[in-house]
Amino acid sequence: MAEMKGTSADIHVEDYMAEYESSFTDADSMMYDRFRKKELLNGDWHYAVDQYDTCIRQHWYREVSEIGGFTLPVDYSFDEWPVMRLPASWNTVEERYLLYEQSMVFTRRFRYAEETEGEKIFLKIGAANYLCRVFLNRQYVGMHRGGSTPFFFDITKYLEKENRIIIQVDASRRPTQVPTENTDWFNYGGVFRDIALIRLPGVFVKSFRVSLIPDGHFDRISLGAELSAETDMTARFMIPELGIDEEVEFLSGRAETFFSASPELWSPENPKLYDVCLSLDGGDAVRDRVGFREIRAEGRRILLNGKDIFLRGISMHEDSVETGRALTDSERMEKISIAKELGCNFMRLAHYPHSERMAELADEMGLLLWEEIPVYWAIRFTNDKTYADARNQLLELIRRDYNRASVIIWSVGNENPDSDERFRFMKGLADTARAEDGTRMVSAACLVSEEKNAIADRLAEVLDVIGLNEYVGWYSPDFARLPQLFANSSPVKPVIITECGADALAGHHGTDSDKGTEEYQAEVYRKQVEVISGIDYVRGMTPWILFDFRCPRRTSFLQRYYNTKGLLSADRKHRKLAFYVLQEFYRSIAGGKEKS
Ligand code: GCB
Repeated sequence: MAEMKGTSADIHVEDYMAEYESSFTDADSMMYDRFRKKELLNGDWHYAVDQYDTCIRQHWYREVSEIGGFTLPVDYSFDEWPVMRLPASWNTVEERYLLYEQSMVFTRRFRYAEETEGEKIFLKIGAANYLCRVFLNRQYVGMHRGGSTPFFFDITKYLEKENRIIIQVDASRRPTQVPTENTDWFNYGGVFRDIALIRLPGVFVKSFRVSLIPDGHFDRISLGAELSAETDMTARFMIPELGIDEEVEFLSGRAETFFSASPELWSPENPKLYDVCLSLDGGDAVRDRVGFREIRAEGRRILLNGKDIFLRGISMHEDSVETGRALTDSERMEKISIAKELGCNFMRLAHYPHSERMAELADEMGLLLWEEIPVYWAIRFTNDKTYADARNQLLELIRRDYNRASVIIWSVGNENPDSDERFRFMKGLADTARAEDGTRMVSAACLVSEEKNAIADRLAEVLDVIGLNEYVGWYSPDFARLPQLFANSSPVKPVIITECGADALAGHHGTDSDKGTEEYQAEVYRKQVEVISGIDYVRGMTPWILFDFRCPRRTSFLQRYYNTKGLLSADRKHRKLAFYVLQEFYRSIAGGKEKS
């Protein structure tokens, strides 16, 4: 049977995933790619539903169809499979895939012709949920773990003139993954962000970090950059509008330096961006549009550019009735515009990394962001592989969005019960975020201690800002507990109410005490803002949530498989009464509370 490897003999190997672990890509293989020319492989791909992982068990990618003149039976026919347009969340492509959560295999052909001698070709996949394995021209390239962050492969050595690429995506929920198998959102499968080829010279700029030095002076801009090779080189760094045009020395592939400048500071009211550019002598060049701002916590306050700010926020999922997580830019812009209409200067992107386009648009449109990794609920805190996965997702997120002025907080998780193992796990993540990025705050959305009715999560020790989820008026009935909760607490850091709210089916009405109606939800918001606005250490809020989102756990007749805590219906056509309650509150404090 040995010579038949590659076909049906493999059905007896039960540890079939192990061999694919040999090659995987992570945050260390990331590269700076914004504004780089991309040859997109988006579009029509042939696909098959592969419920039993037969593709990777049987090594379909080897395309063995004949041995010694004998034609073997094969269980695929790549070019006759039906077609799906990628990127997509397959659940929204066809009704029959709505609840499908295992593997799909995608394949297409493309041509390649070398343009410059010695060029390198990288494949970027913007996000694929959750395990993703890539094959090119009968060879296994590698895999990635984690459903929401981008990943890259150097595919130069696999390329031919005519290429067949196969991408296997496994969306199975598993207890040791990040997130774990139980979440309060929909597990969309698919390759739901761009698939692109990036052509680069032999030596290229791998990382490019530009930011204001957060020392309270607003007059120095730091540049950190890394090359793909440990060589010495000179480059030119330019911010034309600030008159910066300087030579930069790379030593062993690294440059760390700063420049004096007094940029106009970025803020939601004045989202000023500057063109920045780094070009290697006679070689690669990268550019970005960067805002310069300083964010920090001081005592129990949050300071943006040295001034006290109250974060008038709202939480949001990456979710669309029509496209799942494969949102279009116009949907993103619409959502940011609705948040601005609500009076927001801040948005919490829950509970996993949303597309980098969100941060790019928030930079342009003037909105502060909280970004989060899916260390959600009962993650397996004692599992080292789970930790490595969470840490890698955090690094991929930070490296992706480092240059975005809009992003002010890295959140290392949401509602994780206080235990020693959890503390170790999440402290490790907070330390990682700080070591990687000294220009932002670190937070997490913590639970209220029910016993003490107080903010008592030990994780607060390692955070810059304490996020607090409290559902007084919804999961906990007695509104008197809310002022008590704040009176019982004396945090030494600023607090953001990262969640509060209530379900309401859009268009369903009743009295102020009828749960599930717009009136009840509006009443919860009224009472929440009344209490929260009087607490001096609460320096922001992101109620749950801007619009309803798909949620398999929500089966009641008022929910219909949606979490209905949105201020708008899932299709964004209907604004619920609570929208106007929060809008009125935000309007009343805009320009007031955030001034020092
Ligand atoms: C929470 C979770 C969020 C849920 C929300 C709810 O505390 O953080 O993911 O969707 O409550 O609606 O219960």
